[in-house]
Formats: sequence, structure tokens, C-alpha cells
Amino acid sequence: MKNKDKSLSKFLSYVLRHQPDSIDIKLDEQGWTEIAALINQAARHGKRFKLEDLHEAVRTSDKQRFAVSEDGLRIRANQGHSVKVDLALPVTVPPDVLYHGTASRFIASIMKEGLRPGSRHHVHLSTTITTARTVGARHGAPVILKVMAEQMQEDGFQFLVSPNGVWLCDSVPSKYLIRM
Ligand code: HQG
Repeated sequence: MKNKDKSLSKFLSYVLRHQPDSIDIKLDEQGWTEIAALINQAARHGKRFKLEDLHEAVRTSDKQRFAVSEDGLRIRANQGHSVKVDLALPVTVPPDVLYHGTASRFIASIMKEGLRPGSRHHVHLSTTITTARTVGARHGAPVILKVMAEQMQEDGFQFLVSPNGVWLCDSVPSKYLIRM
């Protein structure tokens, strides 16, 4: 991803997941907003970009963070919201094992309380150790936790999967976590 796209991607993440109010746009219940209004309101608040720039940022997002509606008129973030939205993702049977990357300083608390969503709607889990390590490294020296997802599902926990392949659940009690 080029620097220009990265900066736009960060801006889009900010307004589509966390602070639509910062540029006076509204998200609907499922997180969608009109692209034309987004571009106009962003410009009014000092962030100028063209429709092509937006499409390029969506296309090159390394984690496919955004979705454009089929008619091309609306955009939303695929996951990661702190504002209240219902993405209406289907409940899905997870793989046997998923992974969560975190920082070593959080481990004692996680092993006591389990994984909690914090400011996000869900706990985010990855299908690969590599991705989990990258996610964990954002916070410090990474530690990987193996999540016994199949066991959780059998015990009644529900899992959702976002269009960009991030697995989501409400919480993970520590008994389902194994430090790798
Ligand atoms: C930790 C990025 C103490 C948790 C990534 C994590 C991901 C606890 C941090 C997505 C805890 C929250 C999400 C407990 C959890 N005690 N610490 N009981 N339970 N934690 O950023 O999972 O680039 O909100 O381990 O790639 O790191 O935004 O969550 O370290 O997919 O698209 O609290 O964000 O994607 O941090 O990352 P975050 P995350 P984007």
C-alpha cells in the first residue's frame, strides 16, 4: 500500500469505525455511509481526496478493511468498530483452533480475566499464527495465545467471521487459552 493510500485508509478507519461525528457524517445501523457525502464532508474538514483515491485505498488495504456496496454508492468498515453498529454477520462454526496475538504485559491479566473486547465490539481472533503475531506486535513484545475455538463452540459460544477473515467473539474465558 502506498503512503497516500495508507493515510487515507487510516482516515477511513477513524471515521467509519470510531468517529463519524468528527466530519458530521452518519452511519446507518449496519455501518454504511454514502460515499459522496463522505467525500464532501471530509473536504469540508480539511481532508481532500477524490473518488478514485477512495477506491484505490479500499482496493489496496492490506487487510481488506472496507467494503463498497454493490451499487457503488456506499462504504463501510468490515470490522473493528467502537461505534454501535450491527454488521449482521452470520454466526459461523469456527476452525478447531484460532489465535490471538497480544503483548506480554497483558498476559497476567488475560490469564486471570480471559480475553475481553475492550473498546471494540468483539475479541478479534486470527486463523494463522503469523497474523496473530503481527496483531500482537502492535502493542509490544508479541505473545501468541492458542484459542480452543471448537471447544468453545461446543460449549455454546458463538463466533462471527468478517468478510476480511477476522474471527470475532464476545469474550474468551481463560480456560480456553493456551500460551504458545
Ligand atoms: C488485550 C487490528 C488485559 C488484547 C488488528 C489486545 C486486529 C487484554 C488489547 C484488530 C484483556 C486490545 C484488533 C484482558 C484483551 N486484560 N488485556 N483481560 N483482554 N486484552 O487493538 O486484538 O488494523 O483493541 O490482547 O489487526 O489487538 O484495526 O485489539 O492486545 O484485527 O484493522 O487488549 O485491530 O486491525 O487491543 O486488534 P485492540 P487487537 P486494524
